[in-house]
Amino acid sequence: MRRLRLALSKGRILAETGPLLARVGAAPREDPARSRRLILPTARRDLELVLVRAADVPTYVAHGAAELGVAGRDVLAEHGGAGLYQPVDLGIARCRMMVAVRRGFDYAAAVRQGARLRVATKYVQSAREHFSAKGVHVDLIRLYGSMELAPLLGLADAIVDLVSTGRTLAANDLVPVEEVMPVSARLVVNQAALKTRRAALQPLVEAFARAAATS
Ligand code: PRT
Ligand code: MG
Repeated sequence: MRRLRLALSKGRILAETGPLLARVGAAPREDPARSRRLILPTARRDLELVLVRAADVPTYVAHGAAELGVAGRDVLAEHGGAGLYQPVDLGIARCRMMVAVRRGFDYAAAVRQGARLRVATKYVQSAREHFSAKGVHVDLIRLYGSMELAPLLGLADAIVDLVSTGRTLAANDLVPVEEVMPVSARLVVNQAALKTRRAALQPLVEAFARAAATS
């Protein structure tokens, strides 16, 4: 049988998963930040890493092209999670998904008045659920990045974006007004693979859970 594959994205997910990989004995055998290879062997002969875009991790794992993956709750919420187990909250790449508006915009009044709010975001599913649970009518405008620009240019009244230090919002004259959800990265597993390759996968999932708990 082929090696197990773990899909993850370069950048902060890979950086913060690195120590966990080392703890489960699966440190990459070449430096992923420097290598141009997209499939990397690890110190474990039964596991290789597959480097994909953050938003593509659930897709690779749900289709079984990788048995395992590491993805943020934000990304999983947009994907929907069908075909995936999410057995371990790794507690890494933490941030908060927030509603933010231009400084001076009276968000509470806008919500109270019940007028339609124009909301720009990359996280349309999460935003839709959030505002619908509050009974706020919104027009969602889908963007792929640089959401901070939308209120400044009059494209939207509000944005839904990830906030960590808050510096990006502040630098663009925006203020967070409401939390949509706390975000951290999860270990995800293909549901079918957990049955067909349980003997190999279960101990690995448990090792990640222990590594995350002791970090
Ligand atoms: O960059 P790329 O287009 O390839 O994909 P990506 O942006 O989804 O990947 P990456 O590596 O930037 O983020 C991967 C995951 O990290 C996300 O899916 C989140 O689960 C998690 N994460 C944690 C974050 C942040 N913190 C974060 N602060 N992802 C993005 N940000 C961005 C945020 O969107 C905003 O632009 O950082 C900016 C805000 O940071 P502060 O510190 O100024 O508040
Ligand atoms: Mg990014």
